[in-house]
Amino acid sequence: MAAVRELRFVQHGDARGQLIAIESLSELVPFEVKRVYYIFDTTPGTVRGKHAHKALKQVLICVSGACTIECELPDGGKSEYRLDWPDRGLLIDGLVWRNMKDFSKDAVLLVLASEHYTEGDYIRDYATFRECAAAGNL
Ligand code: T46
Repeated sequence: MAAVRELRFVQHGDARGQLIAIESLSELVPFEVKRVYYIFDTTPGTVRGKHAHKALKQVLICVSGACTIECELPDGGKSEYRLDWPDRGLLIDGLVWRNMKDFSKDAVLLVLASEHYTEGDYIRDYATFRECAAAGNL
């Protein structure tokens, strides 16, 4: 079942600053992390994403700066999330159309993924996404 969930990581702060620890197979990251990538130095005004995944689970964290994630679920429900602090995350599980936009100049969007990179898991055409959603077979 496709889902999007906002996450809040525990910040271990003291006089020296902040530290956040993230573990695989935990309540907030309910999968084994097989891949990590990060998006940075984005062109002003750019919109990335514009695709869905068939099965991939991911956690998105803007570890520097800020960006906005737009999500559309198979039932057509739309939501928007501003990630603007490293203790905030977004779990995107399965067939969710996503756009990333409004990146600040210093934005670094870190992504933890449940699988290695497989282009075959992407649905990059919006009409195909809607067809898959309607078929309900993913
Ligand atoms: C997603 C959002 C949040 C690789 O070679 N390996 C990788 O692990 C990834 C993620 C990408 N690539 C290549 C594929 C393209 O040639 O890097 C290039 C840019 O990828 P893409 O246009 O898919 O990037 P975004 O920012 O639109 O989407 C990415 C992820 O691909 C996607 O899974 O959910 O971030």
